[in-house]
Amino acid sequence: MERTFDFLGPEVSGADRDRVAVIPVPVEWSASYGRGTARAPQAILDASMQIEFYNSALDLDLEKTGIVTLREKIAGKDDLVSFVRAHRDYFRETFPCFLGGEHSITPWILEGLGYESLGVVWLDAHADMREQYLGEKESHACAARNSLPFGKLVQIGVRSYSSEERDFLRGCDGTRVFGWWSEGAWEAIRRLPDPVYLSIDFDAVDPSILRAVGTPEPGGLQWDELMDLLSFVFENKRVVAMDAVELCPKERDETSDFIAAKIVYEAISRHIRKELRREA
Ligand SMILES: [Mn+2]
Repeated sequence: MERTFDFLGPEVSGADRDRVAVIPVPVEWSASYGRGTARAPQAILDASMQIEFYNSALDLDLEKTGIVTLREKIAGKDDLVSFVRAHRDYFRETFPCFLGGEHSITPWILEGLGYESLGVVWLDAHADMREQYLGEKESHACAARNSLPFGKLVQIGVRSYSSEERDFLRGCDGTRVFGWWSEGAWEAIRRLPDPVYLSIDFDAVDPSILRAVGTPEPGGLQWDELMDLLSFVFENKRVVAMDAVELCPKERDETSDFIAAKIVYEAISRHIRKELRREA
């Protein structure tokens, strides 16, 4: 495994310990429409170099806060589960942020992390609750369903699903699904057990903000809503790990790569702000 400082740059290294580990997971094998998400982790890392170390929205300086990038060859489920499992203790001390790749990686990460039970906040345009998709049970379209064994879910931004998924959701008490960031969603997040895992599918965000995703859907989260949501989750729950998946970098749309990097940065900033406050 290689340790680098490819998220934001070497200036964010230098703490006495790793506070955040960014882990590229360029896994792509079941994408159904727009392809190219395997290139997303590198595109996000490249774009992150353009972001200020000082987060002016939070009045937080990320210089020397201990953000490291861990590069490991991860080709699929077995690699990912065993990598996460092998570093389980480290990931209890250091906040891991996995950059997909396909959404399929989320249940694999949850398996590797091995928490007895957790809450999962799942931002997504799609329910991802299919039993199988194109004959494949590990598809990105089944990722939320495959995460149910690991904890209770709250899904936000969901605005597209099949009638099969609707029927399944009606009888499923493992998740609560919201189309919008609303009072009901706050309450559902409050009721989730701790610790919490945060999964961000970039298609949860409105395509007017970020359009380079495999399966874009209109009517998604606006920027301010997403920032408010992230603040709410990190303030009210003990978030211990996250992923950000399904960016599909397109030529002539570097804006999407930058916005994706900025979303990751805003989430990581909220984690670091909380840690620094606790240490003070
Ligand atoms: Mn998804």
